Amino acid sequence: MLLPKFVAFLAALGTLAGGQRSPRLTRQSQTDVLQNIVTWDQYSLIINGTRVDVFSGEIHPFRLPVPSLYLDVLQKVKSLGFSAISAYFFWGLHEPKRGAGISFEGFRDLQPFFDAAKKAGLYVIARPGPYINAEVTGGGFPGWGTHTSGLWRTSNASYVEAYTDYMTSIGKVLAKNQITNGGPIILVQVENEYSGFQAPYTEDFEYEANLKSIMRSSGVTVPLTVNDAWPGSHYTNVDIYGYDSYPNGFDCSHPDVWLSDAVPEYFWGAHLGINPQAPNAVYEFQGGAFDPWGGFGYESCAQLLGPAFERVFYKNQFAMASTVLNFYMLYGGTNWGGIAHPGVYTSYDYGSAIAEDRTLREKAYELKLQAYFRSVSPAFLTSQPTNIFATQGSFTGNQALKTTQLLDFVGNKTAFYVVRQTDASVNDDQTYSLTLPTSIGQLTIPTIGGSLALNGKDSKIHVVDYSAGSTTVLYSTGEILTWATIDSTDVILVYGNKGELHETAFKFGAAIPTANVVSGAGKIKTKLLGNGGLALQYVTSGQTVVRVGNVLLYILDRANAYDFWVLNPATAFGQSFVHSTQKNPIIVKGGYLLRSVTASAGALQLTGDFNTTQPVTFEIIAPQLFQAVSVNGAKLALAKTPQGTLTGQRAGSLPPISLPNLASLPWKTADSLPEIQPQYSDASWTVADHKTTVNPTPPNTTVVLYAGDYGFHTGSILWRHHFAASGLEKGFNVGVQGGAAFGFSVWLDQTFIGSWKGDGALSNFNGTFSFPSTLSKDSQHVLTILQDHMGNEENWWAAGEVFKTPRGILSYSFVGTDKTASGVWKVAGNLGGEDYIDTTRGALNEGGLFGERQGWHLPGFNDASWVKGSPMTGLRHAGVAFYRTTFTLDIPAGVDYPMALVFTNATATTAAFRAQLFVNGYQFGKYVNNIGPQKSFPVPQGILNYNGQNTLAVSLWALDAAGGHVDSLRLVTTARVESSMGKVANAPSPGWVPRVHVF
Ligand code: IPT
Repeated sequence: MLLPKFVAFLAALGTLAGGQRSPRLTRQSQTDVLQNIVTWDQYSLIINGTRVDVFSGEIHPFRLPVPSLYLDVLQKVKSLGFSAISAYFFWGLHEPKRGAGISFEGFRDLQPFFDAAKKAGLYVIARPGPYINAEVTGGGFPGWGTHTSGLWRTSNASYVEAYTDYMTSIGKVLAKNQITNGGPIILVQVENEYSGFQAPYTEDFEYEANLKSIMRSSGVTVPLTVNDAWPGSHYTNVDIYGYDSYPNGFDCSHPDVWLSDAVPEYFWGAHLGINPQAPNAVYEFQGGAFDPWGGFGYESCAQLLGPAFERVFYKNQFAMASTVLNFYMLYGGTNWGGIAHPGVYTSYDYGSAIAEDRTLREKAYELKLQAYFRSVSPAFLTSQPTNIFATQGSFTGNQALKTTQLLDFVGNKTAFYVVRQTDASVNDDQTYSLTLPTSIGQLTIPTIGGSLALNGKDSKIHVVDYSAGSTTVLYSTGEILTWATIDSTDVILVYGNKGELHETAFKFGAAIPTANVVSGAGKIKTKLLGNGGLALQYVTSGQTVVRVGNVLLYILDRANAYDFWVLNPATAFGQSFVHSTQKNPIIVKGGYLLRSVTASAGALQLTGDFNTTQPVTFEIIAPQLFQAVSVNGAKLALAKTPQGTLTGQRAGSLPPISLPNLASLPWKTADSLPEIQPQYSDASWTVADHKTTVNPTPPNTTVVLYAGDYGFHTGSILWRHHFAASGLEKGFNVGVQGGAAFGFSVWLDQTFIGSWKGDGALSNFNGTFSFPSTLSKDSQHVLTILQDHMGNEENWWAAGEVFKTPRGILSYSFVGTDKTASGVWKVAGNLGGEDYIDTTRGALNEGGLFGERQGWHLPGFNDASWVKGSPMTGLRHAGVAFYRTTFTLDIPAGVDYPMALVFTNATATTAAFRAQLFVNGYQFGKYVNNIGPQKSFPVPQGILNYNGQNTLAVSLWALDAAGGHVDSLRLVTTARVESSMGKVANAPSPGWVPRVHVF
């Protein structure tokens, strides 16, 4: 995206600084003067007077419509060491009907989300749009935007008028939840990637100013931010400009292939060129990838953007001194209902560190290692790189490695060295030594012999003159996991890959203590370095603990490092505002997840999750005053370790449960395409009779056949064309547009005449469908066309109108004649269109299938008159059927057993069908068997009632003449975890009530 010339210019900027340790700019505490709680300078954010590492992850509340689960996710985020989260809010969900007010009810209520963030102790970066992209329909713009004139994402009056109510209303909600009012919000972003402009338009400064002024007049006083798509200098007139970076792209098909020059080193120079007075903020750094229809599935994305990617690319971004850093996504969630744009399917798992079912991937543990390190390294918050673009071979002499030096320009003590492969794509094993300055002079490390290793796709941060309590770590090649001063002992945890040689050296005073292994199988070699320096050499394998003077050094391999949790008992220390509390750390080794610690009268109460019934060995590194420990309320039988810490065991309790066998449940079925029956009346359908449209795509038909123009923006759309034959019609040619992977089927009267089964890459298709015989003169007929609406396009290019791309019929003609008497066109989508019926589940949940219009997907609908039949039997002809069944669940308390509905049809099967899954009325799956890739559809607890009755409804649209059926549909658990998460309240699930104006 960047011109080579620009890159060269940036490179020049990056090397200006040289290696000398003096501040490049006068330190300046900045404030937008509206408040003084959140300020910043060129290094970091400063909150309530303290520098804060904004280590953040993206989470969208609207992708998890069970507010009582927010805290579960956010506690996990907090336990992983994050200080913040970032969230988009989705205009289209809050204002689906123009002028009908901005809804913050039910799942659209943001208050529970902010409350949960505050409770978990996380700051919030709020990103209200109005444009968000985010792989949501219309990029966040409401459906009615498609029939509203004007160039959007500009200062066009029609657009400004459109967003003002939403931005004002949400601005007020954000203002109320700012840190200045005791809430968690520290930053508010305006727009999103306002970086690319449809020619001939360019950046619209009036639009930018107006968004800022709406936020300010709504009461937002915290700093305003912007995320440029790359450091491209757009919308820089905000408080803290920043940019996005997705260096490994979105092609999950080759999860082990990286670009050789993908590690972006030019960001530093770019930052200095744009906003050197603020931290080098990255508001979206790649945390995973979205996956398109027909894609490779999120496990491939989780591999492409896996732990190795995190190590190399995130640490590289640390080397660019990014002290405001948000990962997109940290928890992706689900595109339930009609949330998705056509580029993604139901799952928005994103291959993130926290999977869609809220379990932790290995990626989460790697993030934890990094987050913990940063949170105990205040020197990092005032460090900047010194040798950008002069990193190759630096400090190692090995040209296959790049090493960035960061120096603390404020503390004037500590240095960080970030080492990685020069060519990011290689898997070579490199050996190296580091020759670098320390406070006792230049050293070549390892000092005790041998060499360091960087094997394959990896990156390490080596510290020099690093403070850990009263201890100075002279250097450490073993990476710092965390440290804490506990009862005046400096406990320091370092780690490396299993089998690697490392050194950690300390700087002592005149008396140099001896180092002794107190537990574990590891051996150490030591060497006096002079000037108080003592080096320890070791191999990281398992866990070995060394005592040296006042220091207890834990030497860990990566797997052991993963097991440590740092918890802060906020309540015990009288903090009124628990955010970013890092005081009084308790370090506990404990397995899958630890969430919290409370301290009382010599006892520690831990809460955590167990994903195994195998005994987990805990080690509690805490002040001696604590001699009793409980986990999830059960006391641990404790022993003392040789290093004097407490240890005990506990096994998770994973009670068996019984799940219904969906195949053997009583299922009922009804035809959901009565529209093709001769007795069916479409009298109350919307007549598609518009002669004009504001849509930038000029209609090719005599009347406008864009569903959006008639208020239908989601789900299935039905078109009916009544006509009188001239006697020559042999067939029908129709061009339909529904978005990538869409399909459509066509009937002449009751006769199925063909389908377009869809293609992940095609948004529209022109098909010719033969009539069974030439139509007789003056005969009356109806064509019925059922099409998918896969969501509206995003509108990445500002001043473009791509999101208005029509969904509907672009062209049609009869085969055999152009003399057909023009008839009436009618259209049906979700019942009520923009005056949608189900205000609880929102405007996008329900589509236009007959069964959906009737509310057949809702609990309590009386299907007594329906016949027996299941989706496993399916249809023996093209058409649409609805299926319903109920089952009860009785899942014990104290566990988190996430579940999914899983199909097993082969993607290559010839019988193409499209199924939607409705769980208690919520659409939690859109399955396209012939395109895929998604077959497993997670449904969160709270949508599924874990202690009571559930209604499962399935719509099945068979696109083949032979019909189609589901091979099997199963309800499975995707994980079994003993959990200390809070009680889950079921999402409101109002049942069926008779519908007015139903047709
Ligand atoms: C960036 C968007 O800001 C974000 O909303 C989301 O769409 C993300 O991409 C991809 O998941 S846009 C960037 C990739 C150009």
